[in-house]
Amino acid sequence: MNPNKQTAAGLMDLENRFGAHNYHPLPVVLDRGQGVYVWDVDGKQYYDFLSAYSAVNQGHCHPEIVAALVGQAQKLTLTSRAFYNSRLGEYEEYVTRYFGYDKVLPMNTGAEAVETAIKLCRKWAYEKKGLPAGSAQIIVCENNFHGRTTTIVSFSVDPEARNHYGPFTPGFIVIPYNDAAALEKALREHPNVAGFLVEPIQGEAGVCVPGEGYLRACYDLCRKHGALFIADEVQTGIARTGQLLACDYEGVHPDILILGKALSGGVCPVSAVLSRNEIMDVIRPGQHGSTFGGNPVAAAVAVAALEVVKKEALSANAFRLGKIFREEMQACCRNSKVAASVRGKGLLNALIINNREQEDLAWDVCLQLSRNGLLAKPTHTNIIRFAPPLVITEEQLRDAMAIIRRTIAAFE
Ligand code: IF1
Repeated sequence: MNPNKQTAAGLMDLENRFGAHNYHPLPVVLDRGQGVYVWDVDGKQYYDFLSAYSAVNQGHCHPEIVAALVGQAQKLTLTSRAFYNSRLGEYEEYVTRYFGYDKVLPMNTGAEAVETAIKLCRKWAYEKKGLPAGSAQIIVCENNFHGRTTTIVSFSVDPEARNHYGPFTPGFIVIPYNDAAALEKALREHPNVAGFLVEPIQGEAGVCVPGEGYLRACYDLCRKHGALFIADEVQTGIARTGQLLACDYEGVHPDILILGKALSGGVCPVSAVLSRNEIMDVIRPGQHGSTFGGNPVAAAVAVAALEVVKKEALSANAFRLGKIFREEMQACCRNSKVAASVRGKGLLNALIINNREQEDLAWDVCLQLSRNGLLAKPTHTNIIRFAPPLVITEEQLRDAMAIIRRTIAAFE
């Protein structure tokens, strides 16, 4: 045994030597989590303000979700969909009623669910809308992030996500985000549009909140032109933005809804595509699937995770505490050369760092935040996302904001 293995440095060294270098993590090695807190291998405690990119909305190791996991894991873990299992049906009924859809197609990761939505939309367009074979187009937005598969990166505009992964999947039209007129123009100019795929708030782009009425206008335009409105709520969904879905703010009920991440409370990969019968029923036996999708552990975990969201009123908590967070951080920005502005909805927020004098200042701020006991990750060099578990209390939030203020003050 390598004695080094136990130390943080040793563990980071292992990941660096034996793992692909597709990430650049902050130098903390986490070992344990409970609620809004995580602890590193040396026992240091942190507020988790990333929440595994909004997957642990219900807090780390939520006892009820973990109990569902353990209980089901001891009974039956996987059957494949070659057979029925005793948990899937009840989950399917639960999740469809919860979000107001006829049917669900269970998958595992967010990217798989996006792929599923794309296939479903195209197939619907050929079989119900009557588009000529191979002609279907899907409209997407600039600066989108929908996952990492070859088809999904085919319509990314981020060179880092895309370069040297071609040849790419055709059939996508990219328009500016937060621009309903651009959508109207594209729908008019292209007769073979099957659907419009959109993030209600762009996460990876830096928590870009579109103007009020944008989603509603896009939904209405899609209806008018017979295109499906497909919402990727993998990151924004499940109470994160202060409503169950970010689309709820505008009373929009997507034709196809994509969920992932917090659908399991971060306990195991669970994603879902929801739709009405007229759309979902175009996929027939043998035409799509997944070995793990809809497994009994995922089904049990997802029901428990969604119950926690309701029982603990996480949407209302995110709504209320999100307002406090932005107010306090705005005040902090007014007296700061480092913190420029704050934006977001609910508990999905971003602090914009003024990096004119030092390009990677946001990284240094995050390093210092971690030393001061709060974990967050920079994106696009000058943006820090703040997305704590939604079980955070006002007292914990105020304590965390004090850490953020104190950290930023040291950079002034
Ligand atoms: C990574 C960001 C968050 C997503 C939306 C689908 C997926 C995601 C709207 C795919 C995934 C992730 C994945 C993670 C980083 C991350 C992210 F920084 F890119 F923007 F959350 F903030 N749709 N988002 O945000 O879901 O297949 O990963 O389960 O490193 O790729 P997945």
